[in-house]
Amino acid sequence: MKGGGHGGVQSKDLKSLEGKSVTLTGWIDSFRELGKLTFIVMGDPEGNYQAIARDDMAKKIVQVPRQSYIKIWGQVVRGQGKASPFEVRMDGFEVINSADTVLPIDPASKIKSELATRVNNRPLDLRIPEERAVFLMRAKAMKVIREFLTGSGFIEVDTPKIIATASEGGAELFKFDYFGRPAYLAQSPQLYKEELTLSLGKVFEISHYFRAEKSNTVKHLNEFMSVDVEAAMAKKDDAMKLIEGLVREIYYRLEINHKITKSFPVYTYEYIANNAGLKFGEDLSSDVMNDFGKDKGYYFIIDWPISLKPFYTMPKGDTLSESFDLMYGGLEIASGGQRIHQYEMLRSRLKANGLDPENFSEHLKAYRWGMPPHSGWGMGLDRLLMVIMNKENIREVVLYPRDSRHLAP
Ligand code: AMO
Repeated sequence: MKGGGHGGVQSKDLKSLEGKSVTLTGWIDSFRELGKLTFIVMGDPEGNYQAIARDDMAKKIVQVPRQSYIKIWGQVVRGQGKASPFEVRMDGFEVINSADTVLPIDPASKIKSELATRVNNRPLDLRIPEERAVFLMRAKAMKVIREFLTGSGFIEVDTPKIIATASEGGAELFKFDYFGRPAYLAQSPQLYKEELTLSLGKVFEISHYFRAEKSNTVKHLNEFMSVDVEAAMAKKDDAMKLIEGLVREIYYRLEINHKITKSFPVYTYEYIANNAGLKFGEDLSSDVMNDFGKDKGYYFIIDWPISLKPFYTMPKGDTLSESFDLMYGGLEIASGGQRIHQYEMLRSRLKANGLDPENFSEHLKAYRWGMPPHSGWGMGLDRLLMVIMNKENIREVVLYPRDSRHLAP
């Protein structure tokens, strides 16, 4: 598409246009009047820059409500100071669309509005350069993930989000009426991605999933994004190597400065449970993990009791499983491992988990058609971004977060 996206010359182009006459569109962030001059901080998707109006124009432009969308024209000149290396000495301007004079948040203010207010007014919130940067980073991370996985031989798939049975067998399902039949919103692509290894070998999917958990925490959403992979003939260790490689690649390509250790340490479930005085089989609560993970970066937890993992998890001996969680401090970023590929074993694990194999017959039939052994993982993208961008609340990195209290905007 030609033009569009605030088209034409943008703030980032100014340095190559010194001395030239240009026309730009963008929004007014703030004004500063100084004698006959008005200095205007202008914004566009690429950043902020300064424009200077003089005499009559200086008086006229301060009448325009801030955040209005305007067109300006003038000459590019070298500016003063680092903040504004190139400026536009204005010859004229035109208001394209005026903003209200009273705004719910002030993007130019040094004082941050509350997160809830910002989220409720997200389009305006994103006129704050730092907030916009979060989502430019998010877009870049998704691009890196796609490139990395595609480059590693994975095929991108997209599986349905309207489903008839629970993929994780849990209770956290949103149920709705589907032409008179009950249906659910997908909580994970688990069963589909496993089935697809039968023919496609290595698959990945980046999508939204839905979980009806009521807990309102800084790390849970009812609609979140997960990066899922599944690979035929891969073992748990291969899956762990892949996710570690991906996380490193994201840090490298996004030029994240905070350190990540040489190789992610690996702890067993039993080590952590013993440390916390838990009995074998007890789950590692948030409190236990916050305690254990304090001051730790990325690390894996392996050898989970099979009783704590979903029915599709490959057992290891009588009580353990071929599974792992990837953690950052006390926060779970991903979980995965090797899966069961044998029909009978899968049926018996379903029963052991109190689930009726009949409800999974559509899924189980694929296990009679030469299912290869396979491993994979699911990584919470929002949680990873939270860590990367040093945010305390998952809602900071999600455009329009959904939790049990918020359905709008
Ligand atoms: P799990 O249930 O651990 O595993 O989910 C995978 C990852 O998704 C993220 N996540 C969430 N993020 C935000 N809000 C939520 N409510 C939420 N729930 C989960 C977490 C978590 O580690 N099928 C398996 C994955 C696999 O084995 O391949 C699964 O869904 O970061």
